[in-house]
Amino acid sequence: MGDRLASPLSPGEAPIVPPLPFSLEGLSDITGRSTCVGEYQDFVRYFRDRYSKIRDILSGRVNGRPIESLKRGVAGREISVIGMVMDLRTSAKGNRVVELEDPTGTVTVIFSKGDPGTEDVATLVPDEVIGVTGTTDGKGRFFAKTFIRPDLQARAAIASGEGGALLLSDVHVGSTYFMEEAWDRFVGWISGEEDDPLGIASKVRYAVIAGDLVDGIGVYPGQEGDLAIKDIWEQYELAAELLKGIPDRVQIVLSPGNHDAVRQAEPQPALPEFLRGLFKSNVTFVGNPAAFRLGGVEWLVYHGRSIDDLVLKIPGLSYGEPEKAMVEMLKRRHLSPIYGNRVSIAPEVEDHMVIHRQPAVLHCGHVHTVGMTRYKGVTAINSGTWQGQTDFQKKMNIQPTPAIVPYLDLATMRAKRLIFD
Ligand code: D5M
Ligand code: FE
Ligand code: ZN
Repeated sequence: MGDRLASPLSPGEAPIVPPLPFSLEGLSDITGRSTCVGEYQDFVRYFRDRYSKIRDILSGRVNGRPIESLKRGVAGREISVIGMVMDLRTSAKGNRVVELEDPTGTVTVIFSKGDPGTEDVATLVPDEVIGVTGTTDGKGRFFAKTFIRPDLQARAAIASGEGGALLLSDVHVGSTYFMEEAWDRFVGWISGEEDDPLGIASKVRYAVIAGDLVDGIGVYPGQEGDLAIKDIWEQYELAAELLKGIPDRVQIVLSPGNHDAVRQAEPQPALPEFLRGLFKSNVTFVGNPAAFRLGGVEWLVYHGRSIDDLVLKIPGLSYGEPEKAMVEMLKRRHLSPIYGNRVSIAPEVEDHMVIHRQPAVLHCGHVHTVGMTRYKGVTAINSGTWQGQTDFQKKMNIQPTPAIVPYLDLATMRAKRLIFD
């Protein structure tokens, strides 16, 4: 603690985005660009990059001064700082006390209990970057009046493109809980073999999969007992087979999750070459997270592992409403704001989890519940699962909503739930 931002570093080399096939234009993706080794300096550089990217967003809205300068003759005057939350606690009097750090130093920020302008303070999480306005005593304490987040700016118009997209995730092929019959109904429908009263199937041009295509092996202790297919290659063989049921005219974008055969640490690269050969040529492989342009609009796809941490730390969030956790990501301009809990983040040269561009669509999965909302012009959708409730989820009281596919009309940005259960 307290030294994540401290030591100066030389800037990393600018990475090059490799071209992606089909009509998908890659905007940001770790695939083939990972450089980190995981040494101490890597972490410092990672946090500095997170800080500076988010500070750049905030500095247009608040005139932050270096924390180090608070020692010099500013006592009593109203000033602002931009810092990363290093520590959060509640004092004996019920005030919220936040250690805030920037590359020049740290300061203890006190949010007085009951102060208007600081109500949202209960939602602060470790490692997010905020701007705080208040007064200092010149001795390292700062009394906050208000704070702001790098939040998205409201958009005048909703971005629109063309074609229809299906949002999928957490298929968990190979799991004994995978709902193959429901999947077959879905494939029958998209292939035009079933009733389609709304005429949606023929409009589908894209299918985006936000991770956990297969159940994988060795993902959690005792997983063998939950596996119908115990070989990872065979899981992907079947998964590729199942995706072949989706007609060729549909472009499929595949992003990995924590059950897929790539490194666990985020950002995760796209599936390795030796597995890609199993899939038909209408499948494009991207990393996790991945930003790209598809169907005329910008997408940000992230499996959503950080939702586990957000639900734990932010009052009012739950697994039943994953879209609310996704809004918290947007407000913080970060896909995984809390460092070092369930999500392991690789300290890349750049923080790939920062939401630097405002997407039209934020698509997550992981929590196995469908949720949709619109926030400041962004359509945020969690695409649920094809895995029935596992014993583990029963014990944890997690109620999945399987075999529901969100359909998004990219021309109108209206979403519907298609139910195949
Ligand atoms: O995650 C599916 C869901 O199950 C997601 O809501 C998280 C929850 N889950 C999975 N593993 C754990 C552990 N170990 N603790 C708590 N919650 C968990 P998936 O990535 O598909 O396994
Ligand atoms: Fe999953
Ligand atoms: Zn997952």
